[in-house]
Amino acid sequence: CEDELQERFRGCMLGAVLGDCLGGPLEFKNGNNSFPFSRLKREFRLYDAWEPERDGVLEFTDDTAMARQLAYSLLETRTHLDPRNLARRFVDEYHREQGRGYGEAVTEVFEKLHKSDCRDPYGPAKEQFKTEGSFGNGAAMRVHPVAMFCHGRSRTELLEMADASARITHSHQLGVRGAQLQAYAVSMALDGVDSKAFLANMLELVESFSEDPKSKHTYRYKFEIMRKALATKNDDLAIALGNGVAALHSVPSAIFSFLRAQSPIEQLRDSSRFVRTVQLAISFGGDTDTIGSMAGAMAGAYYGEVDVPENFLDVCEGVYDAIKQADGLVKLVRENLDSD
Ligand code: F2R
Ligand code: MG
Ligand code: MG
Ligand code: MG
Repeated sequence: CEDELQERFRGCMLGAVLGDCLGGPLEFKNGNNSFPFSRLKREFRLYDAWEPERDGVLEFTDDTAMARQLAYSLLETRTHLDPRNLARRFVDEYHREQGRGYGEAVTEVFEKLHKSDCRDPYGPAKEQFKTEGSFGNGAAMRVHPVAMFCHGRSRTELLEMADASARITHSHQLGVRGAQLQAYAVSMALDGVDSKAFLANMLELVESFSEDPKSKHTYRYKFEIMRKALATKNDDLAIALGNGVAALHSVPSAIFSFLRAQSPIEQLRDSSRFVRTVQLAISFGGDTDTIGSMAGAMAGAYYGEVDVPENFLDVCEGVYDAIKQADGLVKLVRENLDSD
């Protein structure tokens, strides 16, 4: 494709939606256990012969519902992130379609924001879990539009905007850091950073969490496991890296899936690079839609739309909106960079 940026932005938005829709039906369907690759291959074979008239569509869940509102918010405000605009959009989206599978506690934030007309968009999130804040992965799962919006800007700007988008629902540092790590990972995937530099940069970011020792030590531990597993081509990391709804137990798993699937995986040899990333992410089990979506955003950004098989476009809900949003963000980013 002539327009590499459009390829990558479309791949990113599509990858996130597809990971969510394909992982959705399996979320916690095997308890907290992982899935064998054979199960994933069987599941994915169904999609080859999919007929929407007969089979319907796989619906997207809260992951996509929130990510698209983040993208719409940035497309509306154009030069910055407006937390009140974003909070209103999350609340309206939730009230339109409450059955998208939201986290159990985050809905309290929406109700409080609604009652207060989002006057303090960060207030209700601070009250969660006896003021500890949520460490769920809900801020990380929706953050990829921030990485696209910040394309060509500094890492500091990217991390600040990821933080500002996260705190509307998640004020626990582990939840916020998870969103920053995911934003940085997507941003590097959009830049086509190779796996060695990617991992080194991620580790450097974790080391910079110095005023936040818990995040630094716990995320560093995950990246150490990841580095060893990548060196030995070990794929079975659900127990060591986690597969739960906490950011700490899902963001590193998605990053690992993206990096590991850059090399061939014998049992997934028939799949494209994009597809094997999503298959590996879903094979973690547990929070499959979210790990699938976060890994899908990175893989789509890295390989581009060209690596996303066309048959999935008929299988999954929301793909055409995702393409339109990606195109809008490409245009916006170009305009903003030109006016700087
Ligand atoms: N909600 C789901 N899936 C259903 C969960 C299945 C269930 N566990 C099962 O076993 O069947 N999916 C969606 O939720 C995740 C994103 O959640 P988000 O937006 O972070 O929500 P929330 O409610 O803030 O946090 C999620 C849960 O994490 C635990 N938690 C968070 N912070 C905590 C804290 N400080 N102390 C104790 N627990 C904390 C709570 O259990 C929260 O409810 C995605 O998977 C999305 O797909
Ligand atoms: Mg979900
Ligand atoms: Mg960049
Ligand atoms: Mg989930």
